[in-house]
Amino acid sequence: MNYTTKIANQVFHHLFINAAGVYCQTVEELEQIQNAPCAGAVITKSATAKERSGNSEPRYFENSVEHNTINSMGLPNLGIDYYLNYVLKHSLKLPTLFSIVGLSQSEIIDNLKKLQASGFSGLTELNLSCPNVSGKPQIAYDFAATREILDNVFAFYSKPLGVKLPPYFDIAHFDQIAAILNDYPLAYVNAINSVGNGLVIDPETDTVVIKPKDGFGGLGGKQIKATALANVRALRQRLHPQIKIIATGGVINGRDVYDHLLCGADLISIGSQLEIEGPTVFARLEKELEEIFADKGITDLRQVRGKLKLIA
Ligand code: YRO
Repeated sequence: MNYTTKIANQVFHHLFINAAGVYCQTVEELEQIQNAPCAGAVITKSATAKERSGNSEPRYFENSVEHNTINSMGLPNLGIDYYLNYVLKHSLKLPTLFSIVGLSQSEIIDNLKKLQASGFSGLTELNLSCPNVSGKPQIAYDFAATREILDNVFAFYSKPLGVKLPPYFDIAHFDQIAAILNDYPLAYVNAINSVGNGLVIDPETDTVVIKPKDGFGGLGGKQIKATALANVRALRQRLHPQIKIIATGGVINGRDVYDHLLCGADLISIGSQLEIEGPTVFARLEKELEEIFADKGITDLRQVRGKLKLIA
């Protein structure tokens, strides 16, 4: 299959990317994605202005049998300069996405000004799951704050930019976020971030499985597939066609990839299952996808992308 896919100035030869946060905190991890068979691109851990060690451990829990995860990492990252050095000083064979976050609006703007002034020429991904004013929801769940940040960003930022979105659960919210995003020259959206805030209990000990936030955290893996598909589909139906979609959420096997393609995904990112299985996951997924294509006689991605069928 020819997987060639374009987003802005970047050309991808495979569909798969690591989800931000997974296998992307250090150069060693990023290089494992670069060198993984069937990886199409690599994204760096959401960077803050300064290095952060993140929350106390245990802060991640996986059920590798059920393919589910919960995390409250608290943004451990080595700081924007570390990742800028990586993308500028290493010879990267894959397209690179640079994830940016901030603990305040001004930190986001400062980080993007640094990227704007740098020689970085890949895609920038703004993680909109940023804390805003305390007592208010994350930025992406505050539509006025989302508009304000995008206004301020596009006033100066001229490199190709995408946004990472949390899941939405209400049709009115799909309508509202899409109406906002359609007002900006976005290269893409990445849907979805982890499903917050879940709670997982260890039945042996009646104890929460992660320490931060008294056990509350973002859910990932198989349990979020239907939510991820709904977000990809709802956004594809509403966004201008020039805004591409990176689908993230619930991809365990080739059929999950195929389903995201039906919903309109341009590229697919892998979080929980990459953490559980390691970077050989991309080649397995591609092989399983090709078996589905062979069964169905599909020879071109255009026969699948966005071609979800409805009941008459
Ligand atoms: O805890 C994290 O570092 C984290 N985990 C996720 O599942 N998604 C994220 O976007 C992040 C980083 C951002 C934030 C939620 C800590 C503000």
